[in-house]
Amino acid sequence: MRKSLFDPIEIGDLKLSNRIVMAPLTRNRASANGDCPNELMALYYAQRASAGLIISEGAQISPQGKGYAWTPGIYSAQQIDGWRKVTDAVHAQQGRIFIQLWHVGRISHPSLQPNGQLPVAPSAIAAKAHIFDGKGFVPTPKPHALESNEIDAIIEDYRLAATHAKSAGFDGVELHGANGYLIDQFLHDQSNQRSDRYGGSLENRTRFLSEVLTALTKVWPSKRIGVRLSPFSSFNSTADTNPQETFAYVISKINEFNLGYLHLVEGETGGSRELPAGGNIAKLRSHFDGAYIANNGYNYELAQSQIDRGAADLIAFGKDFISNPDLVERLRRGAPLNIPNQNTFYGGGAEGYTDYPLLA
Ligand code: 8OZ
Repeated sequence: MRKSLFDPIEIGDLKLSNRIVMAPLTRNRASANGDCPNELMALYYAQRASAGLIISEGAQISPQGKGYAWTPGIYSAQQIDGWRKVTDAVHAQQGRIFIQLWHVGRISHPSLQPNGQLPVAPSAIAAKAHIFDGKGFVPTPKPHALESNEIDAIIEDYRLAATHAKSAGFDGVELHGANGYLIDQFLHDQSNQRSDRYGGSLENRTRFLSEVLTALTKVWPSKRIGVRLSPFSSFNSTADTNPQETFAYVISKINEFNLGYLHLVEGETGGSRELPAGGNIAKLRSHFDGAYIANNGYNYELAQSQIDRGAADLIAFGKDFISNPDLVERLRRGAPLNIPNQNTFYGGGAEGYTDYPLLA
């Protein structure tokens, strides 16, 4: 039978009321003192709880995992308390919410790092990127190449963050493996030039991701874990010699973990859906047996047609969820959408965050 975007779906034992997902969106509204989620964030997420699933903005798993001012963490007791406000508010509206576990790797700056240290990465190769440090945009420096004991410590940070996510009341966790952050830096051959067991072959470049997933599955049932990847994005100066081959391998490997979902950014992050020559999303997806969440530049028509064709199980909307807390209802009615204001995407208060109007 033909499925609609508005039909319920189950991911493992988790029942979602529709197939519309709120994509993870960095909004830089955490409280500056301690990078804590707060009441304003709880209101923002609760307003969007009619999504079948909310994926939170990226939450750094450790102070070292931070790359931008005012992003929330998931490593301290106060942060867990702050996230509890968010999950309680979403659940009170019958919503479901996963937290996105984030380590930025080399996409950071000493001004944001503990003791002014260098950001870390698989190899000491700078990204041609900029981060916002609270005052302005600064270029990302050449990072410190991780020693193998430091890699072990980061995997432990992921495991701890996953336990904190449980304490904070989340329904599951999404591993941020996209957009040129730490996990993606290991996967792509441009940023990973290691000669140990974490670099070189595809198997080796995927090892860090696999070890993180092993850690997460010690904490969560596998179906409560998803992974987000962006195989063809150049965001944060990501590059790979053969992304189709790399990600066919990566996704086959992920499939061994029996996860709840795979979530792909189709094309350039926040940009074109066009793929480079040889790029094929359907082929990549065929390596994964769980639910598939498609993202990037979707509108209602494209979303429903992908569901009709069986090309996706759920569709994640980003910018439209920023400006339309009642996006699900608007799509259902074919109502016009509010236009998002780019000037209030990153940082600030309620303006452009919790003040977008509902349908009359
Ligand atoms: C935009 C600005 C800052 C961070 C991502 C977490 O691209 C981000 C991000 C996006 O995944």
